[in-house]
Amino acid sequence: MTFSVDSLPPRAVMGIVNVTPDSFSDGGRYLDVGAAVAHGEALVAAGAALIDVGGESTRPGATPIDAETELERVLPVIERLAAKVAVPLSIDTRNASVARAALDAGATIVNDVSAGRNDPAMFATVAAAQAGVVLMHMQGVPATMQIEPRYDDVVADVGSFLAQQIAAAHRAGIAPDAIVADPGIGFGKTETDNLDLLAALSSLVARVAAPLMVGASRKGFMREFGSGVEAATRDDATLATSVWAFTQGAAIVRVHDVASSVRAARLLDVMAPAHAGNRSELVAEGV
Ligand code: PMM
Repeated sequence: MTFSVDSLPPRAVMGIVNVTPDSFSDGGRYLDVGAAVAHGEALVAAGAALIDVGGESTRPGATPIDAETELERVLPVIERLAAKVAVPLSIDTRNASVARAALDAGATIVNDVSAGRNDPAMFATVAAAQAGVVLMHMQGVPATMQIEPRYDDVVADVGSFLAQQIAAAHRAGIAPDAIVADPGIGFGKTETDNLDLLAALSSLVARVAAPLMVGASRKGFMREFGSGVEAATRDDATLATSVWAFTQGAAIVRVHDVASSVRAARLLDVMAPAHAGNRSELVAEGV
């Protein structure tokens, strides 16, 4: 089945289903297939336009798992969710074999936090399935990425990287309307880097020839803005990042608490309808 970003609402919310024991904010909660599927259905009922299913935690310091374990976690969830929900499913993986199996099972998007660099077969796998792809920026690998991340100019570096990987995906035969780019908040970045990237989102939207997705949900850079120490207490702060991302021209936000971002997106749609769906025109007009 093919995927086109044009099929999404202009401000789309992606809900997260982590089938992992160790994700930073919800690790262990949805390891059971039934719980993961029920959670996915609840996120769709709350208005998610996409569901992202992941079996490998990419939190800082996480050690990679083998593809077999990853598949055992995600495949039954994707199979069952595909039969139950009408929204596109994405598979959060860096492995082409996992992507292939998930696409066969009903996913239509591959969310690759390595932007195709971890597995040389990834782009060909996505192209052959006429699937969508999310290309995310990450400096280093999850196991070590938070040890002294360094940039000359984080916004310029991330922008160039995304432009380069989008061009590589095109060359591999992935359709232009099937590509989403993501600055990779929290992936090999200091708190200042994350804030700089969010502050400069509109310039990234202008620089990068693909709709932008932002995944700031519950991440550590806003720990001071939670109501407690747990990551799940950062949903109010996350909502602020969703509103900010949409008003700066991002097309998709990837969040744990879907309902609040969906309500905000629908309000923005009626409050600022001219901003919806014509990001490149807005950029051209200098809005
Ligand atoms: N963040 C996480 C995992 N996958 N994928 C994309 N495209 N962007 C992100 O920001 C991103 C991601 C880590 O967060 P989680 O543990 O809540 O899934």
